[in-house]
Amino acid sequence: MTPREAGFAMPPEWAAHEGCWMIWPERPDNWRLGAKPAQAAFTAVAAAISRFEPVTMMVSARQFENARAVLPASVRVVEMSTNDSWARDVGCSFLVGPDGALGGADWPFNAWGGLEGGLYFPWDLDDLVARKMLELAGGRWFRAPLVIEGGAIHVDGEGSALVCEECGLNENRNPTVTRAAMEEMLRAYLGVSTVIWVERGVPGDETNGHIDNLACFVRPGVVLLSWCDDPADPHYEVSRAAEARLKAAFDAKGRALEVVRMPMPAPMFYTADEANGIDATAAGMNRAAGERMAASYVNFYIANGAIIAPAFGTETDAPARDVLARLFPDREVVQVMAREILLGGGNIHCITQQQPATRA
Ligand code: KQY
Repeated sequence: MTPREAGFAMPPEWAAHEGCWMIWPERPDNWRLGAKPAQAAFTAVAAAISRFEPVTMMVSARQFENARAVLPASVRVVEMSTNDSWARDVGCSFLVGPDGALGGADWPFNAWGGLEGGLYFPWDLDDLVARKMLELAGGRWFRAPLVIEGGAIHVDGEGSALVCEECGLNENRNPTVTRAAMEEMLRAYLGVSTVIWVERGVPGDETNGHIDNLACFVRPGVVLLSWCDDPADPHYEVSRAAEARLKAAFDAKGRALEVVRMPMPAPMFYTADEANGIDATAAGMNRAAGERMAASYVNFYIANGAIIAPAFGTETDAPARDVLARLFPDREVVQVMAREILLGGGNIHCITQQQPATRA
């Protein structure tokens, strides 16, 4: 039975949360210097979120003592086997069903592209995380039939989902997938009726265009889009194409979407020190000095009463904060230095997963 058949749907991220789930970083071929700087950044994110809602950190047996010692006492630490640390993608997308029952969509995971362009092998431990989270949370498990990741979707809680074609229709996820089949799967497993597609994600995003790095709903009918005004930058065309698509779309309630532009940070690149601090690997994560990172201010987490947003230590941080404060007047905007998370290929939204508050 699909979630939709059982009466389940994914609430929007701004609905009340029971708490937030994260995964402790440790793999040295993605996180420099044995993941120590990344652990400090994840700790800062967990500490910021835990001011507003409970946080559970999933940690390997190897790192349990270290994580427990470093994290604030208010963060619950539980043992979990994983291949890396992207709770948005390998965690379940929590759903709410009849009488406030908790459920979750478990998306088959292939490390963002499997053996054809994926970032590492094996990914079997990651693929079990969603199911284990639902065991721990006491939610009903719904295993989806097609590969996708939680960072590849956003919902508005009123029947609409936002997805990038570059990712959702990529043969490296589902070799024979059609648009119709992916849309039907998203309707059935997110409980939405309308899927709104944009073409491409942020250039250089190693997930093949996750929507959570490009755009998000900030409330029904309003989408925030990472925006670039430099014609020499590849994101210039991408952001214009996405805006055109979004403005031409109608959501599940028949509304035309309002698009708010979020200026992107100036281009950011791996330094030689940063690239050299990562263990060499035969896997797909190639990090070289001078390589551009897919930096975006849209990759933030909506917590109860707060927005936990990335900052990069650049002059664009303050204007980004102002945009968020304007869009979310009832929430405190807390910026966390996120370059170390960006070095691993994602940002704050990618490393967090909200569990909605339920009545059950
Ligand atoms: O964008 C995300 N949701 C995750 C990024 C994963 C990057 C892996 N190196």
